[in-house]
Amino acid sequence: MISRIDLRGEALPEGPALRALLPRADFDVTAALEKVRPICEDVHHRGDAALIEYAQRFDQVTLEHVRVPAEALTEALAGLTEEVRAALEESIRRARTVHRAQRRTPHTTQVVPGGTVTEKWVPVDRVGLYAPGGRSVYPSSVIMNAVPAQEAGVPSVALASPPQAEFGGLPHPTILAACALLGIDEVYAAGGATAVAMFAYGTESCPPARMVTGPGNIWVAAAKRYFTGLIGIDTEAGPTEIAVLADDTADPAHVAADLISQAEHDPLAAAVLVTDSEALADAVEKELAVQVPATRHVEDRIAPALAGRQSALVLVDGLEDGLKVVDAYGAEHLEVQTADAAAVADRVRNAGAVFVGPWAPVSLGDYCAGSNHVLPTGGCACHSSGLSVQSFLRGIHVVDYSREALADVARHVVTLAEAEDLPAHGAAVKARFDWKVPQQ
Ligand code: HSO
Ligand code: ZN
Repeated sequence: MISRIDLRGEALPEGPALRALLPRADFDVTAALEKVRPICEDVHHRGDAALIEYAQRFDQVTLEHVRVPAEALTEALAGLTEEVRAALEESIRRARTVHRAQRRTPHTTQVVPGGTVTEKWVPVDRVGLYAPGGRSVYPSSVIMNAVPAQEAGVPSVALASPPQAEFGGLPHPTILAACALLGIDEVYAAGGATAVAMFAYGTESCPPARMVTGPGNIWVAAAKRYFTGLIGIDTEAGPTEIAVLADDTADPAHVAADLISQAEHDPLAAAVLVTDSEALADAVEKELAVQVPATRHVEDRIAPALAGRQSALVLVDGLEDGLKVVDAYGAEHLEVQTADAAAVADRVRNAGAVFVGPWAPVSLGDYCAGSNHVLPTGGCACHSSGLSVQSFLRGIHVVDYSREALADVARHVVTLAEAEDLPAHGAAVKARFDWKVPQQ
């Protein structure tokens, strides 16, 4: 059911050539872009009326207002079981601990006497978070988006999630309850590209946001790409990926369970084992055959995800090659289940998040490690990071020079301005010294 890729016996190619040997799902955001454009522009021109019409068309829900009333949040919170509430609270507490430690303080560098550059950190004014509906109702993702925004000090945080017919046109109650636990009271019933457009342009009931973050399907990813430049985004989230780098010390039952855990998200989810032990690969395959039928979402997600071209058992000639393979792949989640796992994990350069050793499965990180689970997919881990406090901050350089400090460097500024044929740049300095460049 899961394919094998045998990279043993020959020297591995480098970088992109190696990546091309590794499986990945097709996720064509460009094609989806054409479809979301008219929807986004419709929301631009008709505001709430367009949102209400799309809720009818896409979600079969008749909305009177897109803003969710405060009572609905309170009721959803009251409807949580004690266990779920306690688990969400623990998840929030741990995420806050980690993200609070990411806060930035201003830093001043004295370049010369009288000349300083300070980097100050200012949160984005207003952020729109997106929480999907349908098969991905994840209150944990509300936490992973809201906590870094809040810890960054974003003054205005709103959330949108699709209206659900079975909940009277409101977003899913666990999403609303998570908002209540997080202290988010501005919630909108809007889904997919329409929600992103609502935040990007603003409507009668929703003021525009400067940034939109949160997972979603291909339409959400396409809308984020459409608005890039107008607003900030996190990453264009693609299907979930897990890679496991393992040797013969790994427990095949655990490896199989972890591969299945992320295959559970989506038929396009990727589960990749990279190992130098053929015996482990065989044992993991046997475990998959036992564990997959015993789980819930087999037909619609897990079986197609494991059988898809994006998933594989990859055999390599030793851990050095294994590291090259996982670095070329740049997984969203990478587990290292080898002897001396911490040392091996330390050498990984490309991954959204790394899970070290036998006691750190990806599902711990999905919910309760304190780490963030909004991570780069599709190989974007080679150039981007997961969501953090930093994602919601802007670093602003504040330049403060005295007369003497400017005089000291004036001739270099004038020289460079002339070298670039921009004499007016030089003139702005000369004007301050009676048009004579101070010579040191
Ligand atoms: N593994 C998903 C996040 C998630 N898991 C939400 C469970 N709920 C993408 O990182
Ligand atoms: Zn997950």
